[in-house]
Amino acid sequence: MFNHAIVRPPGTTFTQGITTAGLGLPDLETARAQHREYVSTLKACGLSVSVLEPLTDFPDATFVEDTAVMTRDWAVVSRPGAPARLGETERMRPMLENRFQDIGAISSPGTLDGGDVLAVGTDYFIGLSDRTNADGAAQLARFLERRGCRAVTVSLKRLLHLKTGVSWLGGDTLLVTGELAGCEAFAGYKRIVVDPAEAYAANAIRINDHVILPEGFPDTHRRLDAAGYSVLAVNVSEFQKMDGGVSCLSLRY
Ligand code: CIR
Repeated sequence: MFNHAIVRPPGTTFTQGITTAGLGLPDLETARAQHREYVSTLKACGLSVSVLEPLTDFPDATFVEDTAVMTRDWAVVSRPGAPARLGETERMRPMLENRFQDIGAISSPGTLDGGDVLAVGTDYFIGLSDRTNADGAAQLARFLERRGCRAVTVSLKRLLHLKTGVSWLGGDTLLVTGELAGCEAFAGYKRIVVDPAEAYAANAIRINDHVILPEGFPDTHRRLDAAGYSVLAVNVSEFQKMDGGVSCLSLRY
């Protein structure tokens, strides 16, 4: 059950962020409109949403998920693996210090992007990626284990982040794609495998009674409908152009 979300609309430098998508430059006004729609969708799921100021000095700062890991009881300030994003955490920290008493932080030489951390109840899967190194993962694992949670690392080959390729749909069901579909770490779960042609739709978020899915992925949408999920599709095309998906745009607790 989530009650709150933190988001940050794209700033004027948004189109200068990091991308490998090869889908062309996003349109800033369209991105802003899509972000407003995304916030409305979070509210439709029952969340109160804190909207932070856009940051012009950090083009990727709209992808707030990468700056922290949190539950309602604690938060960990991350340490993003992309040098250009390192400073984003200091802009998130005051908000976290206002809300959480139990706060941890990843320190050098550790790096960790929140997009690499998938919570499945109290089980945490931590992707080892170009952004999250073993030291960062080990620091988070220690923090989690002291709070009664389990931490498991998953090595990524091609995916940007762990949650680019796997999402928790609630209960014991995961939505997975590509290199994660046959991953040993997820063997104990029911898996809905996304068609490679719709790989982007593997990044979805279960929020209370709904699953937020990117718009434009009819096969995945149909399969989630058929499995009984209440799917809310949002158009995030401009964020896809910058390698971001529906999870990256919010921190939820
Ligand atoms: C980046 O490369 O860092 C951003 N352009 C996209 C971050 C996406 N975040 C996420 O998947 N959690």
